Parts: sequence; structure tokens; C-alpha cells
Amino acid sequence: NPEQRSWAFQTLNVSAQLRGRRNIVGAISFAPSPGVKRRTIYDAQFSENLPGKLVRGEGDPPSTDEAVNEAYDYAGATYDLFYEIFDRNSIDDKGLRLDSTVHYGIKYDNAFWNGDQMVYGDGDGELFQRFTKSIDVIAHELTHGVTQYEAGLQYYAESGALNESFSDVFGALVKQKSKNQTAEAADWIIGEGLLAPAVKGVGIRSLKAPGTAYDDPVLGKDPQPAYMKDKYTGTEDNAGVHINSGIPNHAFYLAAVEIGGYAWEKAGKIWYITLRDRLRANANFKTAANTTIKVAGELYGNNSKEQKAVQNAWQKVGVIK
Ligand code: ASN
Ligand code: ZN
Repeated sequence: NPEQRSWAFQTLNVSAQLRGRRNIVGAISFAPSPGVKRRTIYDAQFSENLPGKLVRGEGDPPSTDEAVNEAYDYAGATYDLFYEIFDRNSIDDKGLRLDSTVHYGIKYDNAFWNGDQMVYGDGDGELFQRFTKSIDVIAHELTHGVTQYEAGLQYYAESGALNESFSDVFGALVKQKSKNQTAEAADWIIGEGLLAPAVKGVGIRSLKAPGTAYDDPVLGKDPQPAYMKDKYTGTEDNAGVHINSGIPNHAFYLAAVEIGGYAWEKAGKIWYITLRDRLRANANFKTAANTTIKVAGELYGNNSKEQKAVQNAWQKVGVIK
């Protein structure tokens, strides 16, 4: 067990002891080593009590419960993308434990980050299947944690739609990396395989073609716009956080495809640095556009192909002129 090995090592390592902090009962706790995942999966056993019963810790063998293993494996894939590509050590960049609860509630039709942990419902089987099925849904929820520790985007109107969009962007990147797919080859669908078989649709959102993920008599039609001219201006959904995220989502898709290659390498890096270092909690679409263009210039040069792609993308969706 590499985690146990590294902890044993740290007790012998003086510089690691300097990083130790005394907790409330006086015991010293240590920051976990970078690159060491700490996943903990709980089972709410159809209640809404969190976190529930501990069913799998880091390094434990697979469970007989596939939801437990999906939550574990896909949280691992998300940790790995942030660590390997962006040099980020977990949600807080300080090795925070990744806690997840499965079997939350009865036929619960959602998944969420509650500020401390991920929570997954089983779906009602009529509209949705279990929410751990999709790697990008798990990466989406974890990315809400990253956003909370970084830009802290307010979950309302355009800042909230950006919060949602960053979760979809890194969700899509984790999925694409797991399949080793280029921007051109990827489907850019969020929640593929999540809709129940009878539902007419391919997933819950599309970054490539917002508004086309589903069109079903019971679920209705995917409400996402791709362009500013179609932006939702009502008050539902915290003033459209899951609706208007279609606009920045599509901008990311356009930028990634124009840059070409693996989307996590360049477009992903531009978006990550923007989220980590540049945006404030009240950022709007224009701020995000101008900031990603600036960051692209800093990373790849002013007037670089990469910077032009980012600028073209935000122009095309109508956020900037
Ligand atoms: N699954 C949703 C999300 O992560 C839950 C919510 O509405 N916050 O965005
Ligand atoms: Zn979300």
C-alpha cells in the first residue's frame, strides 16, 4: 500500500515533520504527499444521512457494489488528471481526502458536491440511472470542490454558469483523457449512459452542440443555449446556472478544437490557470473571455494560434466582439 509506505516514510523524515500541524487534541497530522490519493467511499443505504457507512478506503480491494467502485475509480481518474496535467494535489491542492457517498436517498435523481464531499443518488430508473455511471459526472462534482477552493464562483447567474461550465469542462477532459481522445474525436457529451433506456437522448449536456443532448416527452428538451443571443434571462435554476453554462461550454469546445490535439494539454491548461489564479467570485462571461485570452497569450504568446483560437471561440458565441 503506497499510502501506508509514504506515511511511514514521513515519520522518519524531518522536513516532513516541519510540515506537521498540531490538531485540536495535540496530535500531529501531516500533509499527505503529492500524488497520493486518499479516497473514502460511504454508503448512505438509501437514507439522506451523510456521510453514511464507510465501505471502501484507499487501497482496499473492490467492493461487490459497482456504485462504490465507480465512485472510487472515477474519483481516482479525476485526481490523476488534476495531478498529472496541472500539478494539483486534490481539491484543495493540499491533498484533501476525497469523500463520496453512494446510494443517497431513495431513487434520488441527482449528484452533488455539498461543500465537503460528493454525493450520488441511484436515479429513479425511469429518467436517470445511478449517477456514478458516468466518469464525467464524477469529475464534474469534484471540480465544484476545486472551484470552491479557487475562484469561488458565486452559484448564481453568469458567475454560477461559469462555475457549472468549469465543472463540465474538466468533466469532459477527464473522460477524454480516460479514452485517450483528441478534441476532434471526442463526443463532448456530459452524462453519457446516465439517461434511462426509455429516455430520448444521449446524455445530460453537450459542449459541442448545447441544446441537443435530449428531447423527451417526460424530461423535456435540453434547454441550453450556445450563443449569447439565446441566453436565458429568467430566475429558474439560480438564474440559469445549468442552462447558460452552454455558452462558455461551447466556447471551450470551439477553442479546444481549433487548437487541436488533446484538449487537456492546452485549452485545459488555459482554463485551469484562469480558474486557479485569475477569476474572482463575481466573474461574468466577459471577464472569463478576456481572462482566458490573456492567459493564452501568457502561456503560448500574444497572437499565437492558441490565443487566436480562444478569442475566436468567445467571439463566435457572442460574448465579445
Ligand atoms: N448535479 C448538480 C450539479 O452538480 C447538482 C446541483 O444542481 N448543484 O450541478
Ligand atoms: Zn454542477
